Amino acid sequence: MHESKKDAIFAEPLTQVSDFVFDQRVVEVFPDMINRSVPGYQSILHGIGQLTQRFAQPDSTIYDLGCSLGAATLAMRQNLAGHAGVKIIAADNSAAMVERCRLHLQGYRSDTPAEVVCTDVRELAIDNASVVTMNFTLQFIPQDERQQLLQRIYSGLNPGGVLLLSEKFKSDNEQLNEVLVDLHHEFKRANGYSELEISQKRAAIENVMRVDSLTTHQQRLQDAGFKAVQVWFQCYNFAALLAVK
Ligand code: GEK
Repeated sequence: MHESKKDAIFAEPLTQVSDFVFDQRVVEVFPDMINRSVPGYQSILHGIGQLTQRFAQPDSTIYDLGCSLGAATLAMRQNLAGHAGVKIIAADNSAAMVERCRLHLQGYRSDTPAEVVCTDVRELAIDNASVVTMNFTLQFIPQDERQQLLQRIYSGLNPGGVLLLSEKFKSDNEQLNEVLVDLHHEFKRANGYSELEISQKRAAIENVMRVDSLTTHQQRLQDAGFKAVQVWFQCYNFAALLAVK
């Protein structure tokens, strides 16, 4: 996935910065974009693989909601050897992402069937699930619909099944939030993004990606019924949670 073109979408000054969309232009540079923008992205994928190996149940379905190009699907699929009867359903509502994801998955051999569906995750039936991954997707769902989606995921999980939820978050403490945001921007600068790119991307994403605090995420998961919730990864304002039914 590292072989993708360099992300320069916000490199030139724009007279007007439009809302960010997951279109063909983003698909072309997506692996580069996410690796240079999300601290710990590769470590999180690795952890998703490890957790899937532990929590996948025989004859169950594994979901990757908001799959983009299928990085989490691949991480999970590579850790399913010996798990009989498991299939993966990956979903994304960007047709451009889905098309490229299907091609990408074809490039890797596996005995675990993986189906990629173009749909809004809010419309997808979730059933007989042992692992549901949302790797940086919930943040794009309207905030007042997040509880309902988590509720549906919980209902579709088998007892002992897990939700692997990764999100950008904000700190409850305003001053410390600024520190985390700043450290993240330093991370982006160190990865070659200019001030202009950072600020234009920020303007493009602010209407489409709304972040909650970790306290809010944990409360929602508890309210949905999850009996145990644990942050298993954090770097600056990016975290990954494990929620067990
Ligand atoms: C990875 N998980 O590489 N329904 C379906 N898909 C959606 C929706 C929705 N309502 N809203 C947004 N998306 C991936 C990375 S990226 C994260 C996930 C990021 C999709 C959107 O089209 C995009 O592909 C993905 O969620 C978010 O492990 O770009 O920050």
